[in-house]
Amino acid sequence: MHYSCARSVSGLLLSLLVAAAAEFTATGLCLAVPAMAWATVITFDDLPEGTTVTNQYAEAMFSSSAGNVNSALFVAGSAYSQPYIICSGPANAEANCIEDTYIDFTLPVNNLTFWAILVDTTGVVAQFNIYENGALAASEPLNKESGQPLDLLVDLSAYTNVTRLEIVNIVDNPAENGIGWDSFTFEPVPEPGSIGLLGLGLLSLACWRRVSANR
Ligand SMILES: [Ca+2]
Ligand SMILES: [Ca+2]
Repeated sequence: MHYSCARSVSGLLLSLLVAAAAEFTATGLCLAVPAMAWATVITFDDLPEGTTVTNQYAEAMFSSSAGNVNSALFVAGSAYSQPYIICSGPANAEANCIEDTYIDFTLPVNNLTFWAILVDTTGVVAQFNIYENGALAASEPLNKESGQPLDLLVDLSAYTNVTRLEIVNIVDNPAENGIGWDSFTFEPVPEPGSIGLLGLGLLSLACWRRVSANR
């Protein structure tokens, strides 16, 4: 490869890496296991306990039905990220963890998974309304079978370009504090990255043509 071309290509690669690193640092994102490379994981563990969770994360906005909020709460537990989960409930009152949780993603996302925490009741215990590209695509039940653990991994990776998730109709033994949610994991549908890679590809092609022409 022509020297200046090689320098341009490596420079572009470097700026892409720096931009990606800056983005991850700025938003407090986590790189998960290699299979989930570039995934965003929202754990709520970086928030002070009791925080009302709304717009703290650039990738997603959290809300609830009128008069209710989601709060970062401590629950001693096992499978999810410690120490905090989110739980819904009336604003300015103790969370009952049975109100709605709505999540609006800043950019459409793929491979959405998260944890349902302390599911004590069996059967259909919640409903997920999944929006793709702004339109309701499906309503899926969370169905706990007898013998399953208290914390359940919810896998909505079958859906693509997810723009909104509504968690509604939560049913749980009132004595067992409803259901909490944690570790929302997803991959933003690539935009700047793919544009950058496209630019890299075009630059490489231009360099290859120039070097070929000079032979
Ligand atoms: Ca957590
Ligand atoms: Ca419960």
